[in-house]
This record gives sequence, structure tokens and C-alpha cells, in this order.
Amino acid sequence: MRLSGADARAIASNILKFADDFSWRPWTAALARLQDVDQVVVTYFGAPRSYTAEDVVEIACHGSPVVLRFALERACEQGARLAEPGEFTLRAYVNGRIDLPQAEAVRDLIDATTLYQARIAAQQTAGSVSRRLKPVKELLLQLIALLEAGIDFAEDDIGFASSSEVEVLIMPILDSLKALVKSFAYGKLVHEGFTLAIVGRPNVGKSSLFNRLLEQDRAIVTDIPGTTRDLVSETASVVGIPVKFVDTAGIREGQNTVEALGIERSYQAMADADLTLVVIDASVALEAADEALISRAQGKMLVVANKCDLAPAPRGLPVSALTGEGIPELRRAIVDAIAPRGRIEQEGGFITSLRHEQLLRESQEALQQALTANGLGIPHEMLLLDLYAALRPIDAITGATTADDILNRIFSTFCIGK
Ligand SMILES: Nc1nc2c(ncn2[C@@H]2O[C@H](COP(=O)(O)OP(=O)(O)OP(=O)(O)O)[C@@H](O)[C@H]2O)c(=O)[nH]1
Ligand SMILES: [Mg+2]
Repeated sequence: MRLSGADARAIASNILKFADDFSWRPWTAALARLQDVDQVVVTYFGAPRSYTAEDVVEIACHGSPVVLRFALERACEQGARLAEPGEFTLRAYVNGRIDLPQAEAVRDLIDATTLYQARIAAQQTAGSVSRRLKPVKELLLQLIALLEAGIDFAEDDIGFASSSEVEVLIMPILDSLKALVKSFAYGKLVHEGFTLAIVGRPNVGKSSLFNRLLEQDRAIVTDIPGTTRDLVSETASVVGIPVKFVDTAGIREGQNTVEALGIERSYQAMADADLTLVVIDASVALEAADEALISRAQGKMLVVANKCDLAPAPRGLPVSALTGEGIPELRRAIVDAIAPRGRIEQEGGFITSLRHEQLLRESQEALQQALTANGLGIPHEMLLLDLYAALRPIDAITGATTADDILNRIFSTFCIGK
């Protein structure tokens, strides 16, 4: 149980019994009794060096929900109240201990389902997003300061930035923004995961392949066509990205209602998937139904010829769910489809939040407009409107820029008026 705020220690003192020689020493743990119910460990974090930057007291009880509830009720009787969802992190933000991207990353860290996701979120809680944006924002502020100075001090007749000079200054900012926006394609994958559907005619070995890829006996396998009737899905980590594998009902014509409904879901799974494995049976001749599925699977698709232990594959990647032949190659092909070579190395250098992506895209568009306006020789007063429009979305991520920030830049980088 975590108490945060000026009264944290007073409330804890009222509900706990400490040893006679106890005194509050920050970042130290002490034993205490919670009435006749539990023996607890109490840790005190002194403001501002605590999670919320306020006084924080953490009480570690034994895990039973009834004990925790008892502790919560006693604390509330003494004037505490239950925290809103995310309130401790909100306070950390309001108290200036972390910025907005760091707060958002705390949520991602808690929600992480793979270690890789957690690692990326941890980098972001440490401020990697703001760090990445800082030089971009700095360049933009310098450009704004330069143009503002040119306007404010025009009568001094100092030859401020020509249109080609301004272009040279805009370009690197625009390039950085574009790269960041582009990095979201991969960042989204890391954040939201990837869906892989396994489809094909009945009995080609979809469920066998599904089990083989997951390395567990998850879906039922029989030699009766039409075994799988509904979607079976399981999530596993592939190169750190949560991948949802979906096994589907075999697709064929004119079956009973249950099977027909299952087949409808197979089509839906295929439409929802980021990658579809169309499984064909190497041991029998290719049918029109196989061809129909292959042409229906749009976007990212791999043809997998299963049962290659029985006959050579007519086309596609030869594998055998039975013997394991070709499975490493299939895994590699899946990894390549998820994360094309090289992408994986840019750890921390990409954005994972849709909110950030939209803001950066907005900024990029405004800057693009500034570039066009600059090429047309539009006066700097107008150009500045676009530059401020490019700055605002960045501010929405990193925190606001004040007029002083810009004035300070003007006066620190130019010796105007001496
Ligand atoms: N020889 C051989 N047999 C296989 C292989 N993969 C699956 N089988 C057999 O093929 C039959 C059907 O396998 P399933 O995995 O149930 O096929 P499915 O595509 O899921 O079938 P439905 O769910 O009915 O659409 C079973 O008898 C499996 O043992 C393989 O690589 N080689
Ligand atoms: Mg099956």
C-alpha cells in the first residue's frame, strides 16, 4: 500500500505500531505491526526524492486481499483516500519529476507482454523520447529565434537569413521529423504486436503447423477433414514482438452450418492478419481452392507446402509439421515479414505511441508548408506562423516552450544591442 502526500507519515503512524526507538528516516525500511492483523515492512521516501516527488510511505503487507483491504480501510479512516488510476504517475508528472512521454511509458512498461517491449518502455521512462526530440526542437527554436530577431531588429539593417539560408536550416529538422514519423511503423508493431493467420483447405496440416510453431500441443489434430471448427489463437514472442498465431477452420464448399460459420471466421482472420500463411498439402495435387486462397490472401502472405516428407513441394516453402523439416526456414521467413532486416537495430530510436506519431506528423506538415512558403519568398512574419505551428505539436510531447525560451535564445545567440 502506497501513501503519497504531506500527511503520509502521520497517517501511517496512526494506523501502525512501530518499535519504541523508531523515527522516520528516509529510504530506510522498518518493521511495524498493523494492529493484531499483520506484521508489515514500512519504507519511507522523503520528498522530493520519491516516485511522486511528495512524501511517500510504502507499507508491504502479506499478500492476502483481506489484509490489504483492512490496511486500506484503516488508512482511509485516518484521512487518506484511494488513488485514481495512474494518479501516482500523474503526480510525478504534475510535480515535474517526469515528462509526459515518460509517464506514458510507465503505462507501456506495466502493460508489456514481452521483455523486448518492457525494455523499450524502460528506455522511454528514462526519457528516450524527449531526448530524441530535444535536438529537433532545439534546431526549430534556433530558426524561430533567428527569424524573430530579423523582424524585431529589422531597422538595424542586419542582413538576416536569406531564403536559401532558411532552407538549409529547415531541411535537417524536416528530415529528423520524417524519420521519426516513419519509425512508427515498427514502433507500432513493438507496441501492439503482430497477427499471423494460418489458413488452407481441410486436412492440409494447419493445426499441426500451429502446434509446431508454438512448440505446444494447443490445437486438436486428427486425420478427419474439418477438425478445427473455430479460431484457436495463442500469443508467443517472436524476436521480442508479441505475435498472435491464429489457427483456422479448413476452407471448403457446401458444409453444415457449424463448419460454414467456422469458415466465415477463417476468412475474417485472414482479413485481420498482418501475415497469412496459406498452407497447401505437398502430397496431393494443387486444387482450385488452394489457388483461390492464395489470390485472396492479400498483402503479406507466405505459401507453405506442408507434408514435404511425403512428396516434393509443388510451390512455396517446403515444410513438414510432422518431422520438423523446413520449420527453421519458415521461422526465419516469419521474422523477416515481421521485422525486415536492420529495423530491429534501431532500438529506442523509434516512437511507439500513436499520439506521438500524429503530433509529429502534424509538425512535419507545418514544416513542409514553411519550406514551400520559404521557396516562394513569403515574408518571415508569415513563415513564422508555420514554424510555430510545427513547434506546438512537439511542445505537446515534450512540454511547452515559453516566450522566454525564445527570447533567451535571441539574446544568447546574437549580440543585438550589445
Ligand atoms: N505426413 C505428414 N502428415 C501430416 C503433416 N502435418 C499434418 N499431418 C497429418 O495430417 C492430418 C491433418 O492434420 P491437421 O493438423 O489436423 O490438419 P488441419 O489443416 O488443421 O485440418 P482441419 O482442422 O480439418 O482443417 C493429421 O493426420 C496429421 O497428422 C506432415 O507434415 N506430414
Ligand atoms: Mg485444424
